Amino acid sequence: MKERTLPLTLDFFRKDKKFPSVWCAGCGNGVIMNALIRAFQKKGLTKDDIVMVSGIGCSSRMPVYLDVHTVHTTHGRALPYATGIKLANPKMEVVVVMGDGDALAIGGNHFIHTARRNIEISAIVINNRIYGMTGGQYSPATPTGCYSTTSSFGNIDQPFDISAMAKVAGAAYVGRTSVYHIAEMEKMLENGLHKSGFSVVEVMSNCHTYFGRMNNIKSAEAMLNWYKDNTTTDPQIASDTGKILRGVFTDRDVNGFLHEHDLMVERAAAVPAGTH
Ligand SMILES: Cc1ncc(C[n+]2csc(CCOP(=O)(O)OP(=O)(O)O)c2C)c(N)n1
Ligand code: SF4
Ligand SMILES: [Mg+2]
Repeated sequence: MKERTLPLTLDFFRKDKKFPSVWCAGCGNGVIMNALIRAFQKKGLTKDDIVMVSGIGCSSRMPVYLDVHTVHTTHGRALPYATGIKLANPKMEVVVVMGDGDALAIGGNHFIHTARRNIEISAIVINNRIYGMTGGQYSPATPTGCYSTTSSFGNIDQPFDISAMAKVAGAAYVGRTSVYHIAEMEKMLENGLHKSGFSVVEVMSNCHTYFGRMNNIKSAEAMLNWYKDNTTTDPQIASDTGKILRGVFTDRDVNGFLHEHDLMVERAAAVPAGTH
C-alpha cells in the first residue's frame, strides 16, 4: 500500500496547452496514464529515457499529454514504428500504447509478429472492448452478444483473448489487469518495463460513453464496479463462474530480438571480407 502513495510527479506532463484532455470525464485512459507515470518513477526512468509510441484512438492520445519523446503514428501501426525506433536507439525504453481496435483489428498482424519476434518493447493494450474514438463500433474484443453502434442486435463474433494470444505468440511478459485494480496495474506496468523481450499488459478499461451506455453499465463508476465484480485472480473461480481472469500469465527471460540481432552482426563481422 505504501508504494501507492508515491507522489505523482507533474514533470512527466506536457505544459504547453495540451490540457484539458480530449477524454470524457471518468475515462479509464487517465487512470492508466497516471499509473504508467508512477511505474516510470518506480523504475527510476527519466523523461529522456522514454519513447512513447501510439497509433490512433482515444487511448492513443496518451503520448500527446506526456513530456517524454513521443511519436503519434497511424492507426494500427504503432508497433512497426516502435520496432524501428528501438532498433535505431536500443538504449531507449520504448513504450507503446494501443487500443483494442488499434492492436487487434487493423494492427493484429503486427501484434502477433511483434510477440513472435520478442523485441524489447513494452506494450500496453487499453481494452475498453469497443472503438471509442470513432463512435462505439464493435472491436475484436467486444464480447459476444454485446451492443455497439455496429451490433445493434448483439455482436455475433467471438472476442479475442488478447493476453492469451500475446502469450501463445511468444511474448516474454504478459499480464491482464483492470482500471479498478490500480495497485495491481501499477505493479504490472512497472514489471512489464525493461524486459528481455516483448511485454504486453492488457488493461481492461471503461468506455462508459459508448460501451457502457449501450450495454447498460452507464457510468464510469458502474463500469469500475463491473470490473471489480466480474474479474478474479483465481483460475478456479474464473473457470467455474466465467469471470475474467486477471494476473501475470507469463514472465520469462528470453533472448530478445536485439540480443539475437547483435549476435548475428558479430557473426557477420567475423566472416573475412570477400569469402561469403
Ligand atoms: C487506417 C485507418 N483506419 C481507420 C481509422 C479510423 N479509426 C480511428 S481510431 C479507430 C478505432 C479506435 O478504437 P481503439 O483502437 O479500440 O481505441 P479507443 O478509441 O477505443 O481507445 C478507428 C477505426 C483510422 N484513423 N485510420
Ligand atoms: S469515448 Fe470512451 S474511450 Fe473515448 S474518451 Fe470517452 S470514455 Fe474514453
Ligand atoms: Mg477501444
